[in-house]
Amino acid sequence: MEKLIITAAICGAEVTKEHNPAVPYTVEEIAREAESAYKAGASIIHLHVREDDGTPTQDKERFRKCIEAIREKCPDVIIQPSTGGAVGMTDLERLQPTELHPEMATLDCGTCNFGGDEIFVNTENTIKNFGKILMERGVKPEIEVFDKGMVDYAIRFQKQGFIQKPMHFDFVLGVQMSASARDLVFMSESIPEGSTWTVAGVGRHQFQMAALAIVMGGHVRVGFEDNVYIDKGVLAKSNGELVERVVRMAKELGREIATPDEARKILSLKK
Ligand code: KMH
Ligand code: ZN
Repeated sequence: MEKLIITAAICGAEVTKEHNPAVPYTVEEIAREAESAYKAGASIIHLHVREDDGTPTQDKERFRKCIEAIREKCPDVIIQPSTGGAVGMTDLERLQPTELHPEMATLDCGTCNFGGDEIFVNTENTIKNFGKILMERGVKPEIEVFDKGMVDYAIRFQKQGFIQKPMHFDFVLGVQMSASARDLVFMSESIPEGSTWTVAGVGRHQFQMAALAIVMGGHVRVGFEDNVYIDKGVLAKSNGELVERVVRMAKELGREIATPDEARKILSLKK
């Protein structure tokens, strides 16, 4: 089995210090959390950024500052900015970090319910436009799918030339689609041959989905964006603590951890 890529989603756009005081807002806090995850074994940092007061932003200059601060502490880590941003942001706002030509960025492949009255909107035209811009800017998409229909969209848009193969998927389970072994098997068997996948189990599903991915040959995403607890009712001290748990699980199950350069090869990244 190929080595395990661990992605750390260190910040997100919705989670706050009220959920866990270690959630990072400032540039320094974001760099600190990235470093803790990287040192523990993460090879990809999925990055959202905030204003100092915690307000989510897709501002290009804020991304530039955070990426520079992360680079100082984690010289070879793969940085994957979000183009999802926060619910309600415009497409133009969301696309800003791709102007920095990162190695990867997310490409959300459908509209979904995001709790309460929140709807995370990704129309067909949005997805195609984002796909085209990522391609033009040489950015490999991590295709975020919240249910099976979004996998089908991604396949359709790949055939229409908006996404290139090999495709890399992130199955976000526990937001709209439920997180069970059956769901994960269904998703992993629905993507084209030669694709890679990671799973982000949201909330209490985080480590269960991680365990399944480790044995199924997929990859794992953990981090405060998806879950702030290390155990039931016990807040994680850092993103690093969540990554450490996955590293331990992988070791027990006989799966080695990929370095950033090994992750680049597995994902066919150009840089
Ligand atoms: N914050 C969500 C609205 C992504 O990073 O691409 C979108 C999100 C997905 O987190
Ligand atoms: Zn995200």
